[in-house]
Amino acid sequence: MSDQKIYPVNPQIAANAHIDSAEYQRLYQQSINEPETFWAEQAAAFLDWHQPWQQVLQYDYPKGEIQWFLGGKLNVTVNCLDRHLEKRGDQVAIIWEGDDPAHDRQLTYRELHTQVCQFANVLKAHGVQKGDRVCIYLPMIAEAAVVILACARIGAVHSIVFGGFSADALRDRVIDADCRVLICADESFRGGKIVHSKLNVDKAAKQCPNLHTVIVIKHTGHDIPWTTGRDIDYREAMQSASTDCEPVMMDAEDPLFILYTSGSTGQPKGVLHSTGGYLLYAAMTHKYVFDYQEGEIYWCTADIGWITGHSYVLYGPLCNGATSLMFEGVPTYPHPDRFWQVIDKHQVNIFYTAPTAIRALMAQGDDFVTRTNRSSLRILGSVGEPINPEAWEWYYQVVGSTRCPIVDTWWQTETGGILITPLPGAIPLKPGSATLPFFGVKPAILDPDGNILQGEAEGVLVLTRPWPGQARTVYGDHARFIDTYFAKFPGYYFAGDGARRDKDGYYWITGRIDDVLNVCGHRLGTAEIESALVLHDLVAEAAVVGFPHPIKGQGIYAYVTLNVGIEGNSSLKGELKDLVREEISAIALPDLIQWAPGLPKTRSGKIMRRILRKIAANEFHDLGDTSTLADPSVVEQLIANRLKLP
Ligand code: 6R9
Repeated sequence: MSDQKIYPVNPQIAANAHIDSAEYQRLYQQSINEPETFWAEQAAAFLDWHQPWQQVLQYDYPKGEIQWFLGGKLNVTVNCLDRHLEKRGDQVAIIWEGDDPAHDRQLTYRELHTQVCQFANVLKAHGVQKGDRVCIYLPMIAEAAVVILACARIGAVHSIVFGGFSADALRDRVIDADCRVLICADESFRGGKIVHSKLNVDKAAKQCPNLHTVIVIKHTGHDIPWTTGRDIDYREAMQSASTDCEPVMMDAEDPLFILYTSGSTGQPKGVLHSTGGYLLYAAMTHKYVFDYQEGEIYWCTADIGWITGHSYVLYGPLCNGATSLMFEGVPTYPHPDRFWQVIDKHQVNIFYTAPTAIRALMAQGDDFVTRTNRSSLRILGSVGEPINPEAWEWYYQVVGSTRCPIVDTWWQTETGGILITPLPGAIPLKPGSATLPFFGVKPAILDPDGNILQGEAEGVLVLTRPWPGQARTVYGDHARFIDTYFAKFPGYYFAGDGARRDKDGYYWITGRIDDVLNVCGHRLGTAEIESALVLHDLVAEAAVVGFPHPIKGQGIYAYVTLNVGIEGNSSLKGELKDLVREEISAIALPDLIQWAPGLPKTRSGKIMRRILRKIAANEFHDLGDTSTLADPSVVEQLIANRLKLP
């Protein structure tokens, strides 16, 4: 491993950074030794409270109970909007850059505030009250910020469903959270192509009996089917809505949103985040991890349908009064220099993206980068999956011209914000390592039996105590919350990732140790994809594993057993892909589908995925113990017919 390579802290960055090395040490020690004092100070510094809390923290990990700032009251939009109006009402809050480079738009804090109040009134007029769940199925358009914050203004719990999910995936999420109001666009643009959002909503809505209102933001303006009585035109509704809307004061522990994410078993779970702790953690990490300075232009490329979009496109930056850029398009449209063009156009200072995008752009060659200027850039960030040192070096050398520290940020939907990361003015970098824990975060590495390993070690990554941004439950299924995160290693939060700690105490995330795939930085459960495949009448059984993919990080390898007497062919593969597209999304399409007359199973019938993973990764010389297999000959057969990327 290349953990010897160290990039010292850039002295120019350190000189003006919020946090330098000494300050990191001091604050980290305080956050661990006196957590309640530390978090009380931060909560007072970062947020405006309507009513102070009585107790900083109360928790019981084995019961999955976590509460922060008990008794405190606040409203998220007061913190993200109202309190900024006096000082920065005319500052741009959101820069929107369309899929088409000719389309862009800016919203000041004052404009955003006005529109949020208006839309909050629209929601109220359609019966939405505090605690109600509202589904948001939107592309990356500026109005998304308006509707998300409008929910928070009145205490409605938003559930954002990524705009790339299918009608069926949308239906499942609407039903699980019992959303009665949904907000969507007519259509959107992605890489010059049209995405038919409203058609998906119409299809999903047929099976959502409680969904009574669909508010449609006309973005492309093309003709779309309309259901009178159910569908509401966003702009018409906004026109007649009052611009006054009192914020509803929320308990710190009241839910702010639900976000579905994939686990190793079953259907996606609705991870629920709180109001006070989540907002504090998003704001604080945004300021310190990106060293956000007054007046800077900050761009996180994540979609609002993922946690990164929640915490680092909207809540963190807006709470800090930042200017946040929202991008509708893709990195390669109209040309593979689009990211760098946008950086020059809007003079972006801080840029946060995913390794899969970096690898894809690296493959296009340096010219697309070097023909742009990028001198506004100061800090670069990475999130979503481990960044391989080659991609890290390219990002550092070519994109950042060796001037910009890279913050490789490890975290999850469930953690609400960044947990392990460099701070740009404080922590020397090692390409491929997420480095050290953020304030208040205490990681540990366990052996498989749950013993804490000291010093240099590799094993299971856990967190030994709560932080304010941690998820509070799985919506409607607290038992699943306990079971997934707190049961396996009692007393700890189990992240599902493996990690190594080197001699300097730096953490190297080694990837998921459960059946969760990370494809282009998107989390997918193998179980979900398998369920989609077995829906086909001719499929008897399916097993899905990940395999190393040069651009996507992980690719999807599906082993499919057909019914007796059925021959596999390419048109059947096409039908299986269609099923996955319909059930989940195009992001879940298998890269390789191998017809498997049999799957390696234990005598008790458990599929041995370890073996399937090795075959898919082309590592079949070392299959480990196969003696427990019911029929070892299936392995030979699978190896003989294994597939590779073209
Ligand atoms: C924020 C986000 C979480 C999973 C996580 C891990 C992987 C994220 C990473 C990383 C290595 C990083 N992951 N960031 N692995 N280095 N910097 O991505 O949330 O979609 O819930 O995915 O992503 O495996 O467990 P989410």
